[in-house]
Amino acid sequence: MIKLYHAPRTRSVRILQLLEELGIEYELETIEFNRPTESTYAQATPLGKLPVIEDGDVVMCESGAIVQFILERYDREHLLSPPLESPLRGRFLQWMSFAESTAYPPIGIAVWYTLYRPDAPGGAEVVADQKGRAAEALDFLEDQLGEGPWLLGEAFSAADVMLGFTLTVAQLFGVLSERHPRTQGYLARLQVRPAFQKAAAGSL
Ligand SMILES: N[C@@H](CCC(=O)N[C@@H](CS)C(=O)NCC(=O)O)C(=O)O
Repeated sequence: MIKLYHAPRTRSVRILQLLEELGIEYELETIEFNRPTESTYAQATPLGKLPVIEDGDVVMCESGAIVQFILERYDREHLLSPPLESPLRGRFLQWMSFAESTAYPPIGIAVWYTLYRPDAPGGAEVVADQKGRAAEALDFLEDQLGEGPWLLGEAFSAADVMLGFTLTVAQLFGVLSERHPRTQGYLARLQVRPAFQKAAAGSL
């Protein structure tokens, strides 16, 4: 059985939502998040980061890789990802990466300076600059979101799960705004899903 190391308000919410969406049995170890002000890789998990899963001999971190691993091992019917030969496969992979590799980094830098280095010289300028870059990534998403309801159209997928955490943080830090009305509507749809609500448990 998969064991998930989870802390509220972290990327482990993605994994918890995915497990809930797929109806997979899992063991949950909820831990306190250690503020990474002095050192990173210092979380109380086997790899020092969040999220981490254990599944038999497999121990891994990196939320996007964990999502893909769970899909490959447990979603053989492709309920939450288009099959390899599907014309939607490329778009699916694009949004999976966009969530963590393009949209999140500038948000993460703004969060870092805001929460952990509030007195850093030039910090306010960095936060403003990175929020601007993040908002431009969301402009791209806003343009690309079709009529929806989801990234791939009618089919909800794990790419939506990946983006849910990113957009929730973007909303909390004022990056997602009226400038992105379609994206706001998309996030609202995501946030009322029972699996999201259970994963976030009122904490995001
Ligand atoms: N790219 C990684 C980022 C992992 C990450 O930085 N997680 C945060 C929590 S959301 C963490 O563990 N922070 C504490 C640290 O950096 O030591 C992923 O997608 O899992």
